[in-house]
This record gives sequence, structure tokens and C-alpha cells, in this order.
Amino acid sequence: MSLIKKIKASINKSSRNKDWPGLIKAYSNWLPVNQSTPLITLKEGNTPLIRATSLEKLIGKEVKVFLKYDGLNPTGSFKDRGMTMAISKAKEEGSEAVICASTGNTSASAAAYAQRAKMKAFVLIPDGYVAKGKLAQALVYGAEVLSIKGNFDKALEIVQEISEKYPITLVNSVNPYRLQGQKTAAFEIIDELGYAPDQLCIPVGNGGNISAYWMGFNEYYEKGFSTVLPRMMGFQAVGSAPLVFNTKVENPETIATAIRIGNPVNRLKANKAKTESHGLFDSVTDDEIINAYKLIGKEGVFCEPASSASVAGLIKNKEKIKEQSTVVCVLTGNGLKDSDCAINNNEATFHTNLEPQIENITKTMGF
Ligand code: AN7
Repeated sequence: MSLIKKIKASINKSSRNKDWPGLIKAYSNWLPVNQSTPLITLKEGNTPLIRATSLEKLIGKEVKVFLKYDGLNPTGSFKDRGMTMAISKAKEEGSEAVICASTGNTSASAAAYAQRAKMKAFVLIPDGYVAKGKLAQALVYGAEVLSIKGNFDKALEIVQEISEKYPITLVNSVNPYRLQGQKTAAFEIIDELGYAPDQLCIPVGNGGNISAYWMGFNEYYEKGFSTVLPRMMGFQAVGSAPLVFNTKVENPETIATAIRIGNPVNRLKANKAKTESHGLFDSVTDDEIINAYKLIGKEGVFCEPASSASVAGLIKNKEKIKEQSTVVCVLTGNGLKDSDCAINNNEATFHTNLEPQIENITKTMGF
């Protein structure tokens, strides 16, 4: 082999991202796909697992804490894992249009993948409660956006009925392919750590993602790829915590609009994940969510407020974490999605209206 070829070969080997084909191809043996499934992908998955040392100090007991930063998926949330599967299968089945209800992230993801599949996307969102970045995405990716006077739960009822009556595929997490795609996040965590974590902390809205992780952890465990099953620790905002309080919440409220959900469709599956894993559900206040949001920022990581519920829940439950164990907190969405929340909730020093003279600037800087 010539020197140039050798160098090229070594570069290709070491550059994991360049080779990453998207999660369907990477995990095809574990997914319900075949040769005739069209691959609708934006190269989602393969997101970073980041050690969080300041959180480790806070928890103590020599516990290892990692952040699974799924906000680095192509549309900025974990929904892309489910959507690459759901849209690929919808395309395979000859569907020409998809529909979803959404607190924002599902709509952005459905819109992007439908666009790639040359399908039409309709998205129903709760008027006034979707973070601007997510709405911007759905619009730019070319979805038809239908904003309703009502909350997410109402929107979901409507799209479920429409998808039964009209030739249009539902891509909310009741679509089983969504959870199939999302379970790959559990595979990635084990592949990277070399073992399964002892605890998984995760924000919960409809209960789809916690169920998907539980499925993924079990599949690897059953095939001998891991030797322990993590405890699933699911966290909801106190103003919208139907799983924690085992109830329906008529008017859910929280700053974390992504998980402003009162009647989770995956209630049974999520309960099963919690019970089988000897895990727990707990609520966190908006103040606890924002406190965690800032702490995550101090790790150099920017997530949306719903995502920081995982870290808020870990901090609240730190007494329940075993010594020297490993915790993974799932950061489901990117902080850029909700810049209003960021601007209104930070402790940074922000000087405005400065006269543009060096002396003035350096004086303001404290020199
Ligand atoms: C950032 O986009 O339900 O428990 O319509 O966007 O699987 O519902 C979003 C949910 C957590 C909760 N974190 O996941 C939607 C939507 C973020 C989210 C959740 C969502 P599930």
C-alpha cells in the first residue's frame, strides 16, 4: 500500500462520525427492517455520552455521571431516532402522508423526515405552548402546521381519530416503529461504556422514550451484551405529573413545555419499565428544572428545560443512588430550541448599551 493510501485508511478508521450510516443501518440486525425498506435518514444517532464531573461532585459517593446528549441529533432531539424508523416504514408501506400531535420536537422531526421521504406532513400543536425554535423548524422543513386552541392531549386525540379515518400515518409514539428506533440509544450507551449503567434518569412526557430505553436495555441483556439492567428513573414536572401521581392531569403546566402532557399514551408501558426495573417516577418543580438547566450549562452543555428534568430528578433522589455506581442522564433536546427560556434563566453577566470605547469596555471588564 502506498503511503498516501495508508494515511487515508488510517484517517477513515479513526473518524467514527464519517463512517456513521445512521442508526437503522448501524443497528439493522436489531430492527424490523429488510432489503426493501427505503432508508430515510439524516444520519441520526451516535450522539455523545459526556462525563459530568461537577454533577459527580454534587452526588458524591464516587458515583459516575454521564449525559447522553441526544439534543445533537439532526433536528436537535431524540425524536429523530424514532422518526427515521417510523417514516422509513411508512414509505415502505406506500403511505403518502403523516400526521402527529406535538409539544414541538415530534413536529420538527416528523416534518424533516417526511420532507426527505417526499411525503406530506401535518402537525397539530397547542397554540402558544411550543418553543419558537421547534415551530421554526416545522415551518422550514415544510410541514403543514395546525395550531389548536387546546393542549397536547387534545391534539393527540384528534390526530388519532384522523389517522383511523383517513389515509394518513400516525407518527406519534403509539406508532411501534418509533420505539424501535428510539431503543438504539440504550445500545449506544452500552456500546460506549462497555457495560450498562446502574441507573438511567430520563424526562417523561408520553412515556415513549423510557419504554424504548427499557426495551433496548433488555434486548442487549438477553443477548449477553450486558450483565445488569439499569433502574429506570423517570421524572415529570410537578404541574404535569400524571405518571407520578397515577392520575390524569386536565390542565398540565410547566416551564418545560416539551413535557406539558396530562394523559400519557404509553402509560402502561412506562409503568412496566418502572416496575420491572425496580425504578421510580418522581416529580420535579420548575425551579428544580431551571437549577439543573444551569448546572448542565456549567458542564458546557446546552439542553432544553424538559431535558434537564433528568438531572433535576437525579439531584432530588441522590440519596437513592448507590455508591460507586454509574448514572446516565438523558438530555433529550437541544437548548437552542427554546432560546426564550435561556435568555430568561441564566446567571451570566450581560452588559448592554455600552459606549464603544476601549477604556469604557476594559473598565466594565474590571481592569
Ligand atoms: C425534549 O414532541 O411529546 O416520554 O410531542 O420533547 O417519550 O413523551 C415530546 C416529548 C422529553 C418526553 N424530552 O418524551 C412531542 C413530545 C423532550 C421532549 C420528552 C419530550 P416521551
